Amino acid sequence: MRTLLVTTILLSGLLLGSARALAADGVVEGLLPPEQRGQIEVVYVEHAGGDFKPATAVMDQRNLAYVPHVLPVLSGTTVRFQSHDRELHNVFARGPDHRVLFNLAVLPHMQMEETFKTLGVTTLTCNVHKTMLAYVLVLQNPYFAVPDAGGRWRIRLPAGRYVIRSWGEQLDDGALARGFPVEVAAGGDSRVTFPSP
Ligand SMILES: [Cu+2]
Repeated sequence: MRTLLVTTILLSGLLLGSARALAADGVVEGLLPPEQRGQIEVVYVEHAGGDFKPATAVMDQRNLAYVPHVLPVLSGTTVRFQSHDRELHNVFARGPDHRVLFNLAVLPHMQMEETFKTLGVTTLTCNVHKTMLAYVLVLQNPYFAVPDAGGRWRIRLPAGRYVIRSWGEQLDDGALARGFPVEVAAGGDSRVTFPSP
């Protein structure tokens, strides 16, 4: 009985804790105009304070393609690479400075893991299939979103002032360098509209 009571108190404490965290959160969101859909592949917060738990993610190789094509991750994330194909693949990874990060052979139905720490874009190719291409976008914080097919994106994050940025493989340097300040209030909903290039 005593154990049960302690467990109940602990659980309610956890629930209260998460309720408090949620109450201090706000939302920043947007809707991309049609010409920017597919161009802006990730919307992210440039910098946010806090300690973030290392995360995990999956990069698949399926039907001679990387899935997903663009994988945004928090720095420190361990990505599991796996293949569903019968063919031999490899993962040839070049970091933001074009330095080779790793080159792994991926046998059918094999899995392996790599941890991504260097902020920026790592490009993944396969030396066997030249059309295979993917990007891992390593970010400082976990506040990012991949716009849906209708161009909608939404990021839930703690209240505060942030700079919102966008990334896409087709965006030019000018578009990549643009940052949009936003203030997010607790329980509030802020909107960011990216100007057309
Ligand atoms: Cu391949």
